[in-house]
Amino acid sequence: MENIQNYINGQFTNPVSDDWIDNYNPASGEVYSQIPNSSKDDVENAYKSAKSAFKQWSQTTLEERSRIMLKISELIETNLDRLAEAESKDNGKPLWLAKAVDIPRASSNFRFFANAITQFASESHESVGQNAINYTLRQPIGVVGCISPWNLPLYLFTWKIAPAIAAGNCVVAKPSEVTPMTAYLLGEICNEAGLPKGVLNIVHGLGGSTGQAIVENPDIKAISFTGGTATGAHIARTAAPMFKKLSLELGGKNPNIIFADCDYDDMLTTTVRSSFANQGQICLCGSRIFVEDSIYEKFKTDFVDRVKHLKVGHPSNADTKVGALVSKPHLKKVMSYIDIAKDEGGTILCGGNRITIEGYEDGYYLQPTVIEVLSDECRVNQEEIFGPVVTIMSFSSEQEVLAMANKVDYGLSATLWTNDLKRTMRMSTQLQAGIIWVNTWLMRDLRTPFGGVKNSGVGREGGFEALRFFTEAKNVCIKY
Ligand code: TXE
Repeated sequence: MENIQNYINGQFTNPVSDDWIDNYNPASGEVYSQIPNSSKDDVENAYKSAKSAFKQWSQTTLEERSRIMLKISELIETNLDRLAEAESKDNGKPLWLAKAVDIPRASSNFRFFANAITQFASESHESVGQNAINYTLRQPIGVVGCISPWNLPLYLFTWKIAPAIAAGNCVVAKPSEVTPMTAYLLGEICNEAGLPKGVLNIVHGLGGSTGQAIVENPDIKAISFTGGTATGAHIARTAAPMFKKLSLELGGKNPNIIFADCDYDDMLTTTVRSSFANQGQICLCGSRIFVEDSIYEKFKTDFVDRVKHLKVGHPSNADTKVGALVSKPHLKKVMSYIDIAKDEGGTILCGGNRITIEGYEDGYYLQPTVIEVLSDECRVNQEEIFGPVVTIMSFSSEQEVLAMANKVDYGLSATLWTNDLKRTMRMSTQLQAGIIWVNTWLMRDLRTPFGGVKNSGVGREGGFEALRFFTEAKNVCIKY
């Protein structure tokens, strides 16, 4: 059993209450480690540690902060294999994916913000005719909370922590209780890199208790959260009376809009990826596919054929394209939508069933599933399923597809496949989403703003947006 511990003040500690939670390997359905179910006392200890480190860290030169962060980035790379294995075992994602995407990106997050902080400039305004100059100080907030989900564990954990500490804050962070392992290993890396004690504190445990204690702590003045929309709303309600700064990156139900004039082969290959990458458990996956009617039948045949050939298998196999879903409750939730689709008159074009892998009979495997739906208003087309399940339907005009694409509560991303520049410009301005990809998907430049509109969240991460979130702007006006 590989037990993990909290990381507080640079030390690994057991939870005060000695209360532990089982952690499952989704590929086998077996318990393989235990994690602390941290209480308010553990969060308080983490907070105190962060608070006592703040004065020194906030006054550490940018060069020194940057040097330590670059070291963390380098050590993540050095530990690529170990971290990728832990990520894959915890989450069920293919090992090759963790090696190619999750862990390299965690390293990039530290490298990017180590450099970005040295370029983060503030404004000055001369009050002409009044002999005065205004300038803006960008000061760290103090102790901030970072709460992350299970779908891209180290990737999203570090996407929050890196800008927070680059900006001079100290952090109390909680990874998902379902995927705690890489966050645990990050503590070791931070110690080795020489991150001063208390700058980063990691507490493990359930959302409703450990996460809630972070949000309820009145002295943790900002919360950066990625997770489900219902949890985001709950956090916002808890935090509002304390006037905390919030960045909420929530769910998505993203349209993938395919016009007949697109580069077909490129579109088809990318659409398979945007539908099923990471078992469809990425908030940016294009889970609603709309296809122009003149190519609908061809697309349907070609797409279903490709999907049927996606290899579902154990995450450690090199040829596995779709691994295990993250947990048993999540598998149950995703499968319930397949029943809902049937009740709503949808046609299951392929998939729809749980798969048993020899030797791993209790693993959480599901066939990639394509559902042809009758209406864009059905539940499977409106609610976030967050698994290897996509819907397809046809459209006949730009106006029709725009209306369907926007008629959901979410607004995270949208993908558009067309070679018509004017249409691209028209639709990009009208689609209700924080991120639009045209003829590509999930191409990320870390300098760009990331976030959603409507129920997909509040605030933007990425580049200087993240550094703005993790700092308070203070205007200084000097009369001369
Ligand atoms: O997420 P939660 P869950 C969506 C997806 C999924 C659904 C629920 O549709 O099926 O959300 O997933 C912590 N105070 N996304 O239940 O609960 C929790 O411990 C403070 C989309 O796993 O939102 C974890 O660390 N924290 C998504 C984190 O919040 C709380 C990624 C996310 O868990 C808390 C994941 C509380 N009261 C799921 N309750 C995306 N946007 O990418 C829970 N947490």
